Amino acid sequence: MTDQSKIETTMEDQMANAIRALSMDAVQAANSGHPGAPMGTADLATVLFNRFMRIDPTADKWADRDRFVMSAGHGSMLVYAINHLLGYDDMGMEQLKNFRQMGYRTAGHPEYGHAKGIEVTTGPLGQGFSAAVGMALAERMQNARYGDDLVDHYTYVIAGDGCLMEGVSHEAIDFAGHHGLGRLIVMWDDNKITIDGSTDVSTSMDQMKRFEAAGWHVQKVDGHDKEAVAAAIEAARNVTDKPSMIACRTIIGFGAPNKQGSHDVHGAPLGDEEIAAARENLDWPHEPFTVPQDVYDAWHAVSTRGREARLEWEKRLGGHPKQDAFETDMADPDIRALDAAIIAYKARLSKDAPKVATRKASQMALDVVNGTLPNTVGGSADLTGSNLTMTAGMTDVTAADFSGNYVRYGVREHGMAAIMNGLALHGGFVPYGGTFLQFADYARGGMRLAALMGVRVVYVMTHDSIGLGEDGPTHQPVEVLASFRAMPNMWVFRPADAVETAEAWQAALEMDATPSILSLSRQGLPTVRTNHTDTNMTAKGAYVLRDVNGTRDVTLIGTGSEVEIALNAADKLAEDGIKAAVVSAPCFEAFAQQDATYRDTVLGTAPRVGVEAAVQQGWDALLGCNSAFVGMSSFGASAPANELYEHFGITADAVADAAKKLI
Ligand SMILES: Cc1ncc(C[n+]2csc(CCOP(=O)(O)OP(=O)(O)O)c2C)c(N)n1
Ligand SMILES: [Mg+2]
Repeated sequence: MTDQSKIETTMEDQMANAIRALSMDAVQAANSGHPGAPMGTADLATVLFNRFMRIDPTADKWADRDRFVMSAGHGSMLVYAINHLLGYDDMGMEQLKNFRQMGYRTAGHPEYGHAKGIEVTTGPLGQGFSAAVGMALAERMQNARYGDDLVDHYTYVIAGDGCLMEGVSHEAIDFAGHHGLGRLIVMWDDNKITIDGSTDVSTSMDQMKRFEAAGWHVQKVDGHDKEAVAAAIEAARNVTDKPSMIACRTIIGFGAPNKQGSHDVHGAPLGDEEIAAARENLDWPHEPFTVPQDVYDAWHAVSTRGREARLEWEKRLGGHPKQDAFETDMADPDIRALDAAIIAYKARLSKDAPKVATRKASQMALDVVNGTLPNTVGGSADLTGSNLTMTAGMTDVTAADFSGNYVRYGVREHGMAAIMNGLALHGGFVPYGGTFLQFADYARGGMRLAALMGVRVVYVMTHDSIGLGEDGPTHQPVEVLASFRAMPNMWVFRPADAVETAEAWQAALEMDATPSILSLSRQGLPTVRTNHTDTNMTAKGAYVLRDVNGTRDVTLIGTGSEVEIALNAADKLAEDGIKAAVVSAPCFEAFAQQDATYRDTVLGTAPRVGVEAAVQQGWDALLGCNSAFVGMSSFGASAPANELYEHFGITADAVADAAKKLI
């Protein structure tokens, strides 16, 4: 130890030690956090930033910047320390001193939008890695559209043992290898430690072989040998047709003489004594939260280099023949153009009144959307013909040709959700992707992060109830709608017909900070909105679809495929002289945002019956006290759809009977 401390450190060593010191000090001050990962990966990150990264802290959203993703999000102090050292104006030392405290940007795990230079929220292991695959895909897709002059950047990732153990990494690795994402470089923090101790207790995976089998370029280095790390990154950059993984053998908590290499440094403060010993060991004699000016200067040089690169790039953009198109892609979609196109399309629908499944209606709406917005990117997790996510003129994105706009995500729902996050976060694209609604559960980890980050992604979730029929209960969602309605900032649209489906697309695309689920039927549904209005009624969340003359006796509220049932029930009640209004409620979240007067007018004061082929949970806000619910309280079954509706008692008769009992 003493010998080591006598070795003269280079400036690059000191740059890395600044990360280590700030990390251990911040974790100590917070009395919680994870010093091990930032201390262990400080050398990797320093070499990466000092010699390769092109970012400009004064223009954090510069379109052609390199992306850096700390997928091992518990190592957040690595990101905060680096961003502080680089001179981001929102990452002053007080942020580091108040790591993990209320009101500061330095959250326990890096959160997108909290501070500049955080490209994606990480913490749920594997998500950052997988989102980075989406970013690297977006880079290649934009490059195919705009060329090297405008789009020429790398996506760098630091991923831990945990990220690589998570199942989603399999999906992302396979996808990235297949698509030959040559601008993706992953550094694996191969420290052989996770929370439970040595990785020997839980894995014997040969990660090099795993990545290689998926078509990656792989290398192995000593993660504390800066020249070796630099050479590996250089080699990885030169491999243009494959993503690269560099297995970096590191020591967790590097520098803490008595604790490094052990799981004790993973997620607990080192303690004052060990921190003092680490200062000695690293030859870092400075006070806590103090960085010498020459070390700052060295880090600021990275920023200056990035700024110069950005200014050069801006010169290339100015007057570039594709400047306007590029800037349009990077900006928000032109919603006014979309509004006009959807309104015209809705008018046609109300007149033609087609009877189509809402999944088909979604494809028809997408024809309009994709014809209007230049930068939508479609896709499906191997259910293109069922989700109906592809429209005329779309072409596949492939390793040989990234100019297409349709992604074959393969049977990888979770990977698809995370990759779509990366596509959206990169900028320049509005991604949507499909699967069966039931398999949203497989994608949930990525979807939850989309909601938390506030990114515009649309999930085209078809086969949304027992109405899918014979495939049976494994495929029939019952609790899925309720579970996603419970998720903050995730909007669930369940349109009743082709008109509402068009409106749902319009509403979903107009929200720039909220992901949406479109819950769509497999079975054909009649057009219930035969009176055209320009107003997006679906965006109101719920509205009176059929009113009564005079006073309501009862209000029937349905969503999606069950709106037809509510209308039929109202007809039956009318035969008995009972006046039933019918409310269509395609989006609970949107309705909750309407003012009280509107909500009261829609819901009325009469008793209410809700009908949805799903569980009741989440309906309380619409139903109130004097109410009934007709829906599911068990898993479904395998049979033709109409028999299932009879069997589970989701019928017009059942709704009418429930109404009669209330009045
Ligand atoms: C999806 C998910 N599962 C579990 C956790 C809890 N967790 C945080 S770090 C960690 C161990 C990670 O090990 P590794 O990636 O090797 O990080 P290191 O200990 O080397 O810093 C676990 C299980 C998490 N953050 N995300
Ligand atoms: Mg580890």
